[in-house]
Amino acid sequence: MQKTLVILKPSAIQRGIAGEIISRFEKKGLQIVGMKMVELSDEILENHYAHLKNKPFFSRIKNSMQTSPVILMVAKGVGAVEVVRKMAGVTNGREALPGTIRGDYSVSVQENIVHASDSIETADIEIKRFFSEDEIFEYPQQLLPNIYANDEY
Ligand code: FUP
Repeated sequence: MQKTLVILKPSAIQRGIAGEIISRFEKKGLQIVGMKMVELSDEILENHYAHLKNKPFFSRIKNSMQTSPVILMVAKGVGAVEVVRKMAGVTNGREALPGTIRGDYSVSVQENIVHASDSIETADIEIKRFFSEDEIFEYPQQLLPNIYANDEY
């Protein structure tokens, strides 16, 4: 099964919708295997958003991500990386489809509620960036036979 990283951004924390967003992932059938609240340092944000470091809006991204603590979450499931990306919707909340998290809760490219890893390789790197091994839990998902067919996992 795949694991993927979700960040509930300050836009989710400040607006008091973190629980609703987490609930969406739970209801979908994903297993939460890691979760914590942290303040993101300059250093970790420079690594995490290295692909945007030369963009004129990079300092705006950093400031936004530091306006409050964030909630970091690792979700596990069959095809979890793509499932979570689809649930998040496209980056710009104004363009994200209704039914997606960004489409339902945001009208902004920056204040867009969640970050979600964009590939299996990135997910692996991002989980290691934010979580130590002992912060990721392996435990039985009791309802697995009700969530997947037995040839799906
Ligand atoms: P995503 O993978 O959907 O989170 O998108 P990116 O990694 O491309 O972007 C990360 C963050 O940079 C976005 F959440 C907001 C910001 N950003 C902009 O402000 N403008 C852009 O054109 C692209 C990204």
